[in-house]
Amino acid sequence: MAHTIAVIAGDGIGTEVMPEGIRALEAAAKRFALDLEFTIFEFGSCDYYLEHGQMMPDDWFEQLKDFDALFYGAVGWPEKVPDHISLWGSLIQFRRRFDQYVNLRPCKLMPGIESPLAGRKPGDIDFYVVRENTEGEYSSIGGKMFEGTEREVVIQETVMSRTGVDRVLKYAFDLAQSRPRQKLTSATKSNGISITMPYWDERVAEMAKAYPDVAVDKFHIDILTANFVLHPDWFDVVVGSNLFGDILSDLGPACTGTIGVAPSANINPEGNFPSLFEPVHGSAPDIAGKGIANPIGQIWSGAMMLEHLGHADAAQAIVDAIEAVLAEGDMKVLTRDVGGQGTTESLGRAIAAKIKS
Ligand code: GGG
Repeated sequence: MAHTIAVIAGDGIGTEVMPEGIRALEAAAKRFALDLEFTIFEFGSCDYYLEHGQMMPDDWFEQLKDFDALFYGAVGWPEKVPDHISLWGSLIQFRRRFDQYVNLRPCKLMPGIESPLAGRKPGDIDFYVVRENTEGEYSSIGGKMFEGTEREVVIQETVMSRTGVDRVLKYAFDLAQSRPRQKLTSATKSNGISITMPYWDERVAEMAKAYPDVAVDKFHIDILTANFVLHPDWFDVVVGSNLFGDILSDLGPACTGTIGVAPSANINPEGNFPSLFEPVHGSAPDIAGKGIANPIGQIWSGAMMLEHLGHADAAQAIVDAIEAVLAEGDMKVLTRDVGGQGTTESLGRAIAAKIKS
C-alpha cells in the first residue's frame, strides 16, 4: 500500500535541502520495496504569502489532513514577511490543528564530526529533547493596549493545561523507559516563573510515580543550558515546555558540531492526523541560494518519517548511510559546516548512493 506524503519545502534553504531529502527517501524506497507517493505543495512559503496575502489557502487543512505524513523544509524570510506571521501562518498551524503535541528532536554526535566541546567522541552525546508542541509559551492569548502611545502595554500568556502537560510527559517517560539508561531530565524555571513552572514540576512528580524504573532529575533552564555544554553526557531524555524545548533542541545539536544535521518529528501519537517531519534548522537566508546547506537534517527527518510509518529497517538504512558518509570524511562531498568543500547536492547524492548499496 502506498504511503502518501505531502511535501512543503517552504523558504530559503528549505527548498535546497528538500530535494536531497526526497532523493534519500526514494533510494530507501527502492531498496526496501516501499511505495512512497509524494505530492508537492507550493503554499507555506513567504513567496506564497507575497502573492496571496496569506501563508496558506483557506482550505489547507482539508488538502492535507488525509496524507500519511507531511515532509517539511523550513519557514521564514524576515525581509519578505515578519517571522511571527510566517511561522504562525504555517508551521504552528500544522502543529496545532494536527495536534502534533510531541516535538521529538534527537541530539547525537555523529562519526567524523568534531564537537566544539573538547574531547567529546561519538557515543558521548546521544540524547533526545522532547518538546511540548501545542501550548505553553507559544500561546495566542494576549494583546496590546494603548498601542503607539507612551502607555503601550503588551501581554502574552503562557498556557499549560493538565491534558497538554501530561500527554507530552507521558510520551517522554515512555521513551526514557524504553532506553537503556532510563533517565529523564525536566527543564523548569520554577524559581522565577512562579505559577506555570511549579505546575509543570508537580505534573512531572506525579507522572514519575508510574515509572519507578526511570531516574528523574530537573534543572532550571539557565543551568540546564550550561550543563548541555559542560556535561552533555549526563542526558538521555530531556523534556521541556514549548519554548524551553525549542531552545534546548538548537543548543543540543550545536554541541554536536552543527545544527545542520539535526532532525525532528512533530508527532500526533494517536495517529488521528498526519505527523510532520522537518529539520531543526530554519530557512537560513544568509546561505540560501548558494547550494551549501547541509541536507542531513532533512534526510534524517525523512528517516524518522519512515520509522513513524512502520519501516524501521529503511529508517536505519538511511541513518547508517549518513553515518558512513560522515565517517568517510570526503572533503569534496561534505558541506562547509562539517569542514568540507562540497555542496548540498554532493552530500545528498553520496548518502543516497550509500542507501542503495
Ligand atoms: N524547519 C524548522 C523551521 O523552519 N523553523 C523555523 C522556526 O522559527 N521555528 C520555530 C519553532 O520551531 O517553533
